[in-house]
Amino acid sequence: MKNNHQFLYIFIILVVIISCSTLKSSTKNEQIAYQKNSSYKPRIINTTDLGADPDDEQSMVRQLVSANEYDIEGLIVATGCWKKTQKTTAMLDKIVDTYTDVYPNLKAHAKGFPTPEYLKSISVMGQTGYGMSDIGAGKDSPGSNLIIASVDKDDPRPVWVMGWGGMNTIAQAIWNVKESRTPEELKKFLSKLRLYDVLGQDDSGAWIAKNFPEVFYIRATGVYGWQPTKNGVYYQENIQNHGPLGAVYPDTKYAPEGDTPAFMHVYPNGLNDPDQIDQGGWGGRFSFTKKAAIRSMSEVPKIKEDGETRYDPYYMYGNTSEGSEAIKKWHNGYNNDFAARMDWSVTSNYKDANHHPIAILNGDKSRQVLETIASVGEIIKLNANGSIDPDDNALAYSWFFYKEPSSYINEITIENNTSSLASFKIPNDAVGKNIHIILELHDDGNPNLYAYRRLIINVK
Ligand SMILES: [Ca+2]
Ligand SMILES: [Ca+2]
Repeated sequence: MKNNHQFLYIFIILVVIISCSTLKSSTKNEQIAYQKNSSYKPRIINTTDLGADPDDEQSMVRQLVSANEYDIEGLIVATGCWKKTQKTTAMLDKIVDTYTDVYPNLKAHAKGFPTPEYLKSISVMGQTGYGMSDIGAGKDSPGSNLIIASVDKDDPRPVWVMGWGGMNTIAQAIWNVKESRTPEELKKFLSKLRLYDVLGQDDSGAWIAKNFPEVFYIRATGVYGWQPTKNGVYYQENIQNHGPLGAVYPDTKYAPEGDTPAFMHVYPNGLNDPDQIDQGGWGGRFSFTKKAAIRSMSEVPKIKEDGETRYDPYYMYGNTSEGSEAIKKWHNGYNNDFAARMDWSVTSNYKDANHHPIAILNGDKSRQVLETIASVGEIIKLNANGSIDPDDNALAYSWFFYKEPSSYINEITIENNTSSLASFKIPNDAVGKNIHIILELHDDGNPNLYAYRRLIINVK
């Protein structure tokens, strides 16, 4: 009898374990199914303090020539510590109107560019006042309503909301949902949000992190240092002299494009899964250990001394120790990408510009990060055969061990690391560790364009 009870007990535990793992893997499989689709696009909304530092105009130009890579669901003009009030979307409208002029050229080079009419329909005002002083009853804005409607869509993909200025339009959206819905509905709403805050530019980010600690919240501080020389040759010869969009790319006043890492983090170039923030990519690398007191820019406490400290302690994801070096590592890739896209904007002749190669990893044609399990001493074969270039350019291959995100800390030597077929042996001291291998390939077009893939090997 006693034995029967023990069996029953073990049986129940097994059933519980199996059902939990099935649940977990079905959510994961759902995500993978979307990412496997090579046309997978991240959903993004950005809130910008256009009119403060001219670098928001710069970032907007880059975002629009990259617009085929994303489902842009909102362009929201809002405030921040450098622009405490906003009245109109006029500056945004001017750049979107310019996009109208180059749209026929852009769409000759890649599928998926949104129509100018669509972009105008999602260009709205967010909060018109500063920080927490503009949050609460009666403060809903077209921007906060747009964020709610976007998250509510029947779409399994998360919504990335980028703060190029303050975060109070998203804070108002969260405030509204908390006031008007059940705790379960609020939880569901929050679970679909991915917030990427550039530097912290008002006191509402701290309010969000304090009151909704489950929210996925990155505050990026390593956003300078990856850019080419301010007002230098790169910008003059590749960007600003390139047609109508180049003409609305202003000279740099402080530093170029401080807000650009927000959307570069989710750029689907094969390098990283943006939900896995410690993998590292064009938008930087972040730690999954949330940090307390990642403070906003020094202007924020000047506006209200205890603006953020009154929410202590609050916790956010922050940059790893590499800071902006984690971005700069890929400088040829992102600089040439922007330059080629500006070329697209000035010609409708496909042959007059370069286009990105497609990297195929071990037969997989998607842009997703691949994972595998291996044993110590095993030879891992790395195969980029089948990788192609739409312009029939020649391809150059590079395979390397990306040490920073890997838990394995010693060196890895890859044989034939500049060939399409490479290999390496799992070292004896790698038990229980993971190894991130990057395939970086580029074409010989002008400028050279890059494509990436990542293989993560989990060593048994
Ligand atoms: Ca900004
Ligand atoms: Ca090419």
